[in-house]
Amino acid sequence: MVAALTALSAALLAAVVHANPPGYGGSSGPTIKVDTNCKYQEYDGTGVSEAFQRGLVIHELNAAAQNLVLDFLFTTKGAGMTILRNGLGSATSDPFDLMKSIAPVAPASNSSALNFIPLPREDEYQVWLSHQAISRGVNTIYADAWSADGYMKTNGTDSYGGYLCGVTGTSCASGDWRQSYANKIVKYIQDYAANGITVKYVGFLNEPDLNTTYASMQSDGRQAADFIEVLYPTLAKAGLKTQIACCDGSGWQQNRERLTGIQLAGDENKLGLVTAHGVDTTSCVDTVTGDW
Ligand SMILES: *[C@@H]1O[C@H](CO)[C@@H](O)[C@H](O)[C@H]1NC(C)=O
Ligand SMILES: *[C@@H]1O[C@H](CO)[C@@H](O)[C@H](O)[C@H]1NC(C)=O
Ligand SMILES: CC(=O)N[C@H]1CO[C@H](CO)[C@@H](O)[C@@H]1O
Repeated sequence: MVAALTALSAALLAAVVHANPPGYGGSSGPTIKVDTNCKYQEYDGTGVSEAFQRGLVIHELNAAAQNLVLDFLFTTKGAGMTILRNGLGSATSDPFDLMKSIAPVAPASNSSALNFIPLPREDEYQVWLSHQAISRGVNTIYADAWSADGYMKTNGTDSYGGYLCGVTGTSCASGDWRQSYANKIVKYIQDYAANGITVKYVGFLNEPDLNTTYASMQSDGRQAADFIEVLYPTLAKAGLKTQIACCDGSGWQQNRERLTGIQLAGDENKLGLVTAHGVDTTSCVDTVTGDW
């Protein structure tokens, strides 16, 4: 097993931090079922995600309403969440609902430096939200990318699935983009550090078993390992302590398939955290369903 699996209650984390664009899921609000017979993992905290510009929505409120929402989310006046999952953007622009990349314009080639821009609108106000959350007791910031940028992928767009160029089974005319994607993730973490925020965990996939109309990138376990083998040394070289999380599968069974591939590739020990969602298949402590 991954040594740090118990560092966070991965099951619970994934259950509560899963976020999707509007129109997704049921409309009757969450229902929570707790099976007290299941005692598999330490409980480290509960979290939430305000990706896809939900942080911006909170930021638009007046100060009194902002405080109310933030206190309800992150203090014991309300849910008392201690984990925040931010979206690491891949879109080329940021109309409502999209998460813009910090490297939206393709460089000349896979070996050129990326064209970085400052965090767009404070990363859709997730920087602001992170500060608000931390000041109310949140101790874990998890940054997760739903996809690499379109120019790094087999299908030229950050949406509609597709694969990261350079992983097993891909053959892109533009070459291998794994190092560029790793460099972008490192820069994003450094941008947060420059804002006084420590990103404790970073993920590079969201529901890699699905091809969706919004930001998505497909990957099996071998392909995830192919990228972890580049990201891990790139984080270390940059002197970052941020640990790699994987793979935010749409369900625990889908995630298990990917973890098996990572184990077979011998890369299990490069993971700091295992994350999955309870949408398609659940684990016993992961039974939160509905809209969240
Ligand atoms: C993803 O879905 C889109 C739209 O249905 C389709 O055009 C595309 O071929 C799919 N991509 C992959 C890699 O399966
Ligand atoms: C660019 O792609 C080529 C072809 O796959 C590869 O040999 C090269 O290492 C890649 N450059 C970088 C910086 O990864
Ligand atoms: C929209 C788009 O470009 N889709 C492409 C994504 O990549 C696959 C191959 O992996 C193509 O078949 C799609 O046409």
